[in-house]
Amino acid sequence: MYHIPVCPFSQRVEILLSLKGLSDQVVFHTVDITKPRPEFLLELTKGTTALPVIDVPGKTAIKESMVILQMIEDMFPDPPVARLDPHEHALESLLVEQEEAFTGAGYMMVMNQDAGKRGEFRDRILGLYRGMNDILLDYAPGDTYFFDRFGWSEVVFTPMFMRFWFLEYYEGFDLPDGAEYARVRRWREACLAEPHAQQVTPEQINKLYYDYARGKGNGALPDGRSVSSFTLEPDWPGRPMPPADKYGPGATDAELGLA
Ligand SMILES: N[C@@H](CCC(=O)N[C@@H](CS)C(=O)NCC(=O)O)C(=O)O
Repeated sequence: MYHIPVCPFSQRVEILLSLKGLSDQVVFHTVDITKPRPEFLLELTKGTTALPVIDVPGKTAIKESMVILQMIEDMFPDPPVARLDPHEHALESLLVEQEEAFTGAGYMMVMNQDAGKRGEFRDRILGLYRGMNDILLDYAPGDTYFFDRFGWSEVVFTPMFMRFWFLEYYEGFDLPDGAEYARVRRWREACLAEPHAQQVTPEQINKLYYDYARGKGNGALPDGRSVSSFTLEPDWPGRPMPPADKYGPGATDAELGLA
């Protein structure tokens, strides 16, 4: 599998492999998002740049994390992570359907550069959290997870809950207390604590996503900078924490430990 470090879509696959005891069956190749994609990779993805892509020996490579997840689930059905019963799988899919809007709202919120619009972004993501809370209340048989264990919808959402540590750090945003968020909060906390999903840390996310917080995604550079916060070198552990005030003056390469 070719992936960009700390990519949430790739973490989904890593979590599923770990739950199935298959982590050492897939070779992970790290791709530097700040450099143009090599030709062989563009051939695997048929010209698109988003990763992950999984090169299945002797077969056409597969991209799109949800499609990769389903392929792994079908190829290695034991232990099942998605529900086997079609109706139960439909129930968990109702929540999974919310993932794109949720992901989009969180990424737009961290990338927003207009302090006057913070309330709008906050309302939007809170509305989505309330919607997820309602789906859990209306459709989930489980009390904490969707069902009785960390399963399909948890694999899909957990990497996003972890990326949204950047909303806590750069936007001071977290789920408020309140009954309308109680069910989704319980679910999110269980997701974050899952032993098979500990591939990333808040420190790593907040260091790497600094440029997103300055409005630049996918390895693009904020003005005045020459090294992306997504660079592989120098590696994130040796770098200082970036300034949390994303609306203030931007940090330099040197201040970020990138120079
Ligand atoms: N829908 C895709 C999204 C993948 C995606 O956006 N990956 C990001 C890294 S987290 C990426 O490759 N960005 C670089 C690019 O799009 O060129 C999936 O689920 O796999």
